Amino acid sequence: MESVYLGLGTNLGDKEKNLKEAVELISNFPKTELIKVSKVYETEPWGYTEQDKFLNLCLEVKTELAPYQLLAECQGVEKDLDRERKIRWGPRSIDVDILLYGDLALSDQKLTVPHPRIQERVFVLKPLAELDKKLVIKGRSLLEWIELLDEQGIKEYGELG
Ligand code: PH2
Ligand code: MG
Ligand code: MG
Repeated sequence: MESVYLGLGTNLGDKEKNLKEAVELISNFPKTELIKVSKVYETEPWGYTEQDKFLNLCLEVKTELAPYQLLAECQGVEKDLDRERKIRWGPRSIDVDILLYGDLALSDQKLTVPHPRIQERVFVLKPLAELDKKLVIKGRSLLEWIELLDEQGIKEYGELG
């Protein structure tokens, strides 16, 4: 079993409902156990700013799925929630990213783990720190990365009901 951290984001439609449905689907992944769910955060759009605010959260799962099997499952959730890919970093009903997969580091056309932009994004670092403060990413602790960044307009939104 590998310990895996996933990042979820949504800024289209009923955002709370999208997160709930996605977490439910993830909890039913084969050979996978949902361990922890962070609080929900309301966050300003990062990258492409002409779009609605996001709701973001992170999850910890334990899984026996191999990285590409897990990726396929995550893409299945995006498909189930009718995600359309139009603009890079643009509006989406749900985005499910593999942030960390144990200590694995890999990068190819399909998948890069750890996720290449974790350390630039408070909307990922904060919920991850809530799940495990001791995580080290690319040689720095989460709290060290967070201190290097601006607030980026992140607010606690509450627990996922
Ligand atoms: N996801 C993006 C691009 N920008 N901004 C916020 N606040 N939250 C996201 O999840 C997000 C984003 C691409 O995956
Ligand atoms: Mg993403
Ligand atoms: Mg993605």
